[in-house]
Amino acid sequence: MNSKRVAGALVVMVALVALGVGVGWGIGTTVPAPSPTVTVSTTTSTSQGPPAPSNSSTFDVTLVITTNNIYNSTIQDQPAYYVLGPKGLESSASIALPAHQLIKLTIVCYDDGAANLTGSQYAAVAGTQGNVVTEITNDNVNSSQGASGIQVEGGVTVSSVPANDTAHTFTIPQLGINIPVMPSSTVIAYFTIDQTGTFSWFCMTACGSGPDGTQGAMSTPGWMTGSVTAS
Ligand SMILES: [Cu+2]
Repeated sequence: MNSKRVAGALVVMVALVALGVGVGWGIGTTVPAPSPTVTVSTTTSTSQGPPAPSNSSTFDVTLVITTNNIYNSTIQDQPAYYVLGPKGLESSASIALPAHQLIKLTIVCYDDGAANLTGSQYAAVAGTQGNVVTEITNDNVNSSQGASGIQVEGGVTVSSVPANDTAHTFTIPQLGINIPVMPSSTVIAYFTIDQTGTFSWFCMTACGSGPDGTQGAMSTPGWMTGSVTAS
C-alpha cells in the first residue's frame, strides 16, 4: 500500500478500536462490535520519545543544570540552568510554558555538590501536584532480573529533600512553586500554572559567586534566574 492508503487504513483501524472500547465500556451500545481480528499496536509517550499523542494534555519541558560554564575571567565557572531543546541546550533566561495545562517538568542536574539554602523552607517541595516530586539519584534506583524480565525501581517520591544535600532549586515565588534538586539527580515534577503572565524564577541555593554566593550566576538571567512566561 502507498503511504496514503496506510494512513487511511490506520485511521479506520483506530476508529474501529475506539468503537470497540466504547462497546466494551457500555458506551454507545447500539454500535456493532468490530471484527475481533482487528488489531493495532499502541505506543506509550515518554519525555525522551516521540511527540505526545494528541490525546495527551501534558506539556513536557526539561531543564539541565551544568557547572562548567565560564561566567567571566574573574569569576570563572558558574552553574547554569538550560532548557533542553530539539538540538541541545538553549538559554533559560526566558522559558515559555502553557497556562492552564498540566506541565511535566524534568530537571537533570549534573552538579554533584550541595550548596547552602538561602532559606530552610526551600528544602520543601511546593506548588506541584501533591506537593511532591520524583527524585532519581544513583542511590535510589535499582534493577533486578526477575523471572518475567527486568524489574525496575526508579527514584523516590518526596515532599522535601535534606537541606544539607540540595544542589539547586527551581523556584517561582509568585506561583508558590519550589522544586529542590539534589546533587547529581533527575527530578520530575507535575504542576499547572493557572494564570497567564511573566514570572521570575530563581535558584534558592547560594550557588553563585561573591562572599554570600548570591552574585554571578545567582543574579544573572539565563544562569540561576530568569523568567517564565505562561500564555
Ligand atoms: Cu543554583
